[in-house]
Amino acid sequence: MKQIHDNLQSTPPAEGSGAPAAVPAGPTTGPLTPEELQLGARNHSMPLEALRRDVTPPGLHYILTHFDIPDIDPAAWHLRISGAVERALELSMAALRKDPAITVPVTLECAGNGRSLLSPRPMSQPWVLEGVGTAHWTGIPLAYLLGKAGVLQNAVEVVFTGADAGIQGGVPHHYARSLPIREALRADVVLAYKMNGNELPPQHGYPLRLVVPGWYGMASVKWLESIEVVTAPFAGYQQQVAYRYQDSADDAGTPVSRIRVRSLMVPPGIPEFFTRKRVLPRGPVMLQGRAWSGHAAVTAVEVGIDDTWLPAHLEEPAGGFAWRKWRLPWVADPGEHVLACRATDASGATQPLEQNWNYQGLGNNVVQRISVRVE
Ligand SMILES: Nc1nc2c(c(=O)[nH]1)N[C@H]1C(S)=C(S)[C@@H](COP(=O)(O)O)O[C@H]1N2
Ligand SMILES: [Mo]
Repeated sequence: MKQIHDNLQSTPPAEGSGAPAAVPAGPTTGPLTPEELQLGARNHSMPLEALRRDVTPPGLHYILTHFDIPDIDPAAWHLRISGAVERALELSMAALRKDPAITVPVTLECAGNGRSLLSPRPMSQPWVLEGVGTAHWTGIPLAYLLGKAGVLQNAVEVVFTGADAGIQGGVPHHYARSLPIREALRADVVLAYKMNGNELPPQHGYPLRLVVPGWYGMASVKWLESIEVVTAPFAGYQQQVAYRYQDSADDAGTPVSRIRVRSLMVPPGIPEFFTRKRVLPRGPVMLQGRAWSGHAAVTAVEVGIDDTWLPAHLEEPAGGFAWRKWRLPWVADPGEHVLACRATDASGATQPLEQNWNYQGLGNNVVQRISVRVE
């Protein structure tokens, strides 16, 4: 325990912060820490069997909340739109519900998905593979509200700030992220107040959240309170420090944006409780899963059976940034097997067979492997 504690204190707090705060040290090969377990229990993943469904019910959809879920009184809540606009706006939920609404099917994935499989392991939310889900988000197109406010010529980004606050890297802040102006004006970026046709649940951003199709989840700010059009790039913690592909702590790195191509498989058969190993009877079995990419349409999924790769059949997706179902019939023969799946998108990007390690453990789209025992 002592060593873990020392680790957590050993990195100096980020520049400009006050008293020393617990900043995780660099990546580790040690056992999972109580702090990671605490994050992992709060921020649950989507059980892989939910890959059978086109739409993920809230409760099975993954959750990632850095700080606490705020308790917002919808009657007192307002959305402020300000900054480089012709008219600043302050809108109640009742007013927003009168605006034209759209519904967009979107696969969200946390940029840290796969982190706990990395070696050494960056200390943060310890996702295995299931930090993903697909929902139908209903709300006002962001471009419509920005049009109402009138974006000025010199605007470069739009900053979205949530009601939730905490300390990360020693820096106290509200969760906030920005989007380049051209992304903010896309027709499918939505300010959502409904998830799968029902009221937005507290953990998913009630009463209003941003959803940015195709981008890793960090862009989709929950519990949205303010939208500010800015004339210089946003330098907030979640933009400038977190969510960067870095080789080391000193590397400035590059910002994380769109979701890298990925596929996952519904583990076939039944699990052994503690080892989580899959067991299935010999004979025909339909292997199935989902594939998605935030860069370009998924064009192929190959299924690896003991490292022999076969093309899977692909179904049509519900939308441009919603996952595609794939399936491949297999005749399971007795013995131990390793199953895998690998997707490719129209940009030519394909999933790596070896982990793509980086300092924060982001954008890790390594192929999933499942060990099965056929009896
Ligand atoms: N206000 C706020 N928005 C947030 C976050 C947060 O902690 N606070 N987490 C982000 C991250 S990292 C992800 S992956 C998604 C997760 O969305 P979900 O919990 O609805 O699945 O929300 C994003 N929006
Ligand atoms: Mo995330």
